[in-house]
Amino acid sequence: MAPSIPTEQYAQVFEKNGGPLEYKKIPVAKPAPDEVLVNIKFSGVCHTDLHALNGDWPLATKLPLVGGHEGAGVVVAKGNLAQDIEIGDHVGVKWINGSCLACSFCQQSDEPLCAHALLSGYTVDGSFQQYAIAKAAHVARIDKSIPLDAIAPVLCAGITVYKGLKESGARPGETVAIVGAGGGLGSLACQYAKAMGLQVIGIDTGEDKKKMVTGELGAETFIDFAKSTNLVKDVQAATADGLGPHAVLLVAVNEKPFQQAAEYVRPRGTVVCIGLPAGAYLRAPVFESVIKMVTIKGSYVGNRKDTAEALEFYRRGLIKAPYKVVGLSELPMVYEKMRAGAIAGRYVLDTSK
Ligand code: 8ID
Ligand code: ZN
Ligand code: ZN
Repeated sequence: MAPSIPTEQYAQVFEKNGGPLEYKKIPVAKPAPDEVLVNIKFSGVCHTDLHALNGDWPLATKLPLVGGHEGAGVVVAKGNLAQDIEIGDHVGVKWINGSCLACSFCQQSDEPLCAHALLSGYTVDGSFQQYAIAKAAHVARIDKSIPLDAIAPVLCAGITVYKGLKESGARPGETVAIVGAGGGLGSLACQYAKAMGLQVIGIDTGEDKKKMVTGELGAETFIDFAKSTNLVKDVQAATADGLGPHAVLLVAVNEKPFQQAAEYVRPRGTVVCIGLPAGAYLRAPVFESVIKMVTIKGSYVGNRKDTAEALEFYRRGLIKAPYKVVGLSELPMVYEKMRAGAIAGRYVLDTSK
């Protein structure tokens, strides 16, 4: 029996960058021929959603906007071109909501680079609502054995850090420094890095994050950037031979660590930039970068294959990242904590509350 779809639903909406956020009823959209309508059950809150609300980046958001791009739910309607997906399937509405599938980037599975990519919770309405639209070709396929609240953070944070770790070229047995290890992306990065056979140096601040990073997330070392008087020396000293980590994953929302990483990364090491602090610039010493043959690169979410692989790590029980569930109506509280850097792990919104 086809699920009954209401005409109205609850959503978190803002009319202009900077807010305010309004929790209110808005109409439920209808899917185009190549789209699905997803009854979002849970949505993770990524720092990107706060950047979108703030208007932090040199890329305009749709306005008014429903944010959110870690939406896990159930397909309740589909267009007639959506052939390989059924009503009742569990899917994820992720950052890449759709892409043209025809340009040279899409042809080589680099759909995040597609000039026509649609971005959930940024250029199209996202998952901070009970019913969201996405292109059928792009929704993440979620195995029904996976709980929808737990998988929500994987739909952006997990995919992104898994891709970033692959881009780093780090191999099993090598060491990766995760900068921002206690946050949403960082906590998942620790887990994926462990599952990929890497040793982890977690860098962040505070006792809660330290306990989580070295405890349940299994990092070998934690360095508190607010307490360290010589971060470069401390990070290098945390590797067995003192030469520094083979790779650095930058997932912090602060410019300073982007300036430090090339100094402590190991010769021939790779610095992967993922965090997107507002107005920030990369700065690295030319001399050391050259004579150490350092690679500095960006990494941006992941393609559909990275998505399937990141979800498969979860299904196999290799990833257990920490999250807290609160109601969709409580999004402003989550943003307040995020601004204060007071979230260890991820908040997940239950759209029924
Ligand atoms: O595809 C991408 N490149 C992508 C995908 C998803 C998210 C990029 N992002 C970006 C977000 O837009 C955001 O800028 O990654 C960044 C991190 O997102 P998040 O993990 O959702 O943010 P968070 O949960 O607030 O965690 C940030 C952590 O950084 C720590 C904080 O303490 C927090 O735990 N941190 C900061 I701020 N400064 C630090 C420093 N100097 C630091 N950790 C280490 N050193
Ligand atoms: Zn995100
Ligand atoms: Zn394209």
